[in-house]
Amino acid sequence: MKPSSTDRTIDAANTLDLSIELREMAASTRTAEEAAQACACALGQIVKSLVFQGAESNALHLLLIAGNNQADLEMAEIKVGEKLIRADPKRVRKETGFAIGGVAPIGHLTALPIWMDETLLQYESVWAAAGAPNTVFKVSPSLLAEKTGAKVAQLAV
Ligand code: 5CA
Repeated sequence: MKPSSTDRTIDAANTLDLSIELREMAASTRTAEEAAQACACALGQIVKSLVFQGAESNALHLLLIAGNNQADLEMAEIKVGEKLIRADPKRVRKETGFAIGGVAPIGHLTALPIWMDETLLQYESVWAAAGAPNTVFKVSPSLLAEKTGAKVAQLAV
């Protein structure tokens, strides 16, 4: 049975008119490496949904980073305009409605600004978490950016 957080992801895709292909995997997709294995795709095609907190504003920001990259915080801080710290997992769960390991790039309980690693755009399709540690969806990265209003930037090293 699909968890409700995955249903919320599907509902959000419908609302955004974003075409996705959802997969419920037998194996874990909790980490980018596991997701790449389960999806039989390149690590760079996995979308990591990393939630940071502005050190001054306290506001949450979602960074979508390719699975083979690390978020470059210095670069991200210049774009966002303030220092960023890792968001507390409890706060991530409360405000996005998703637990770490299944945070989807859409369907958050509270809207938050989204930034996308430009390297994801080299692929026709990428895979992102769909709300649970074993659900993922395939999507066009350019459509994902367009429909979520994500700002595409160099955010990773
Ligand atoms: N389902 C997979 C692939 S789509 C996934 O969600 N990957 S992820 O990278 O977006 O989520 C796992 C990430 O959560 C890790 O890369 C790590 O950066 C972050 N994370 C792990 N533990 C914590 C923690 N305690 N606090 C904040 N972030 C964490």
